[in-house]
Amino acid sequence: MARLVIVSNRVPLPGQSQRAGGLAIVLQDVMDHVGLWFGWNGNTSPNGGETQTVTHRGVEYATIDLSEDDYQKFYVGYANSALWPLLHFRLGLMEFRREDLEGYRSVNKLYADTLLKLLRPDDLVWVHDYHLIPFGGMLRRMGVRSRIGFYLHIPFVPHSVFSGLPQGDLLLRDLCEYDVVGFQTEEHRNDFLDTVRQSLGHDISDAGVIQVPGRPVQTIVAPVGIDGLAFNRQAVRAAGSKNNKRLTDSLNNRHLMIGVDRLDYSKGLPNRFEAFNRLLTRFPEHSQHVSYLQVAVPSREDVSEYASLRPVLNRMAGDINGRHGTFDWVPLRYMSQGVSRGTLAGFHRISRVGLVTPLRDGMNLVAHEYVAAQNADDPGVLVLSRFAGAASYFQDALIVNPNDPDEIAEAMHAALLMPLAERRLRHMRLFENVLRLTASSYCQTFVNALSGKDKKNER
Ligand code: GDG
Repeated sequence: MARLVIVSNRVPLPGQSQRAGGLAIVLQDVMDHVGLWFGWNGNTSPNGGETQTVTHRGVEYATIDLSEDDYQKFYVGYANSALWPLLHFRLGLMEFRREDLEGYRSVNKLYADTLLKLLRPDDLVWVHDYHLIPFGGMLRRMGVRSRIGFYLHIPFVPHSVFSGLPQGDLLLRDLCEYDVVGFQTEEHRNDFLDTVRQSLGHDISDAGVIQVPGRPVQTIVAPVGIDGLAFNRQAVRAAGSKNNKRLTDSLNNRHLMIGVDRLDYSKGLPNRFEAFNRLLTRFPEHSQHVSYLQVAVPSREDVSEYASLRPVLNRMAGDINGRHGTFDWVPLRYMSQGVSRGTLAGFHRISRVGLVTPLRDGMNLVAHEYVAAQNADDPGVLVLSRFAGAASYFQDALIVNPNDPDEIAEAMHAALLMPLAERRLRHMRLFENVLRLTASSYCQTFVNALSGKDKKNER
């Protein structure tokens, strides 16, 4: 097979501790296929553009740093203050500035100039996520003839929402420069195709191929996943660990509900906290009998909407514990420090309820991890937002509308009372889907399309 080149905004360098975030988790599982991984190293320097290369286990990692100005315009500005809210249906939070758009495009150009020197003629180039939409077109204009594919890890939005983005057609044209464009769900793909049809007027075949003059653009659905068996083994190992024992002892035979999220407004944490408050108010039989552990690692703190979420959650956690807690029971345990992946696996395993209630999410891998970690003989129940991509695949979860704290509270109540037979049946079906949607099958589906092996979708 040709060399696979991954391009992503952040490159997890070997030996660095793993950050909370879905992309790194998915790609760690498919590294066997990768020859070169290129992207930002997460640092800024006075002028930016410094590159570094290390090779580890046969993979070359090439990284670049950014100037402070580029970081502000490209990363904080356009990518995370305009595109992220837009593509999570939060037009009201979008902050668009022309100088950020220029910064975004100039950083993409800097990345393309840098990668160009490292590319070989027959490489397959796989570009990841919303930070790098113009990247493929820029390589094309530099004369690169390799197949180049793009994968969007987050949702796409309907045309009426997308049209709120000034100069949005530029991005649609950029996406039409790729050979393959991949999405997490059929809904995201359909919204993209409909937006392209309405905005650019291209014809689209029944198989979702955009008829761009000169070169068709294949669109595919390739859901991300995890190695469910490996995560299950990790959870079994962690079940006997010191941390699990400490957590179990501290529960005093109470049930545990768990949430694990980056601290991001798309994850719906205020509504989830409010739902817990309502659970304890409306269903007082759970008072003293359940604890809720929320792990929420801060992320993107230079973006104002992220920084302002933190005090909101701190206040809500204080209110809930002040209102419902007793001298020997803290209902909500709220941590903003990260926990190791193994420890998380063990915590999932002993949790009776897994809470995954984002307002919108591309997929949400925590849903997969919670299911994979369970003990099949006595499994917990997944409460899942209908607006997470995972809901398209995990119909045996308790599906909720995350905009209604009462509905989430009712699902928490149902999950805590669910009989063992129903828990087993739901878990069995969910775990089958976790095992079907693996990181490897995700990679395989995308790479087959990118390398042209998947000809059936081309017409
Ligand atoms: C994007 C899309 C899509 C979280 N806290 C800790 C920790 N994590 C890990 C989780 C999980 C990952 O981070 C988060 O994955 P998600 O899928 O929830 O989300 P995003 O970061 O928003 O990622 C998302 C994903 O890309 C992949 O395509 O699913 O929709 O938004 O693995 O377990 N890991 C550790 N400590 C923590 O405290 N070790």
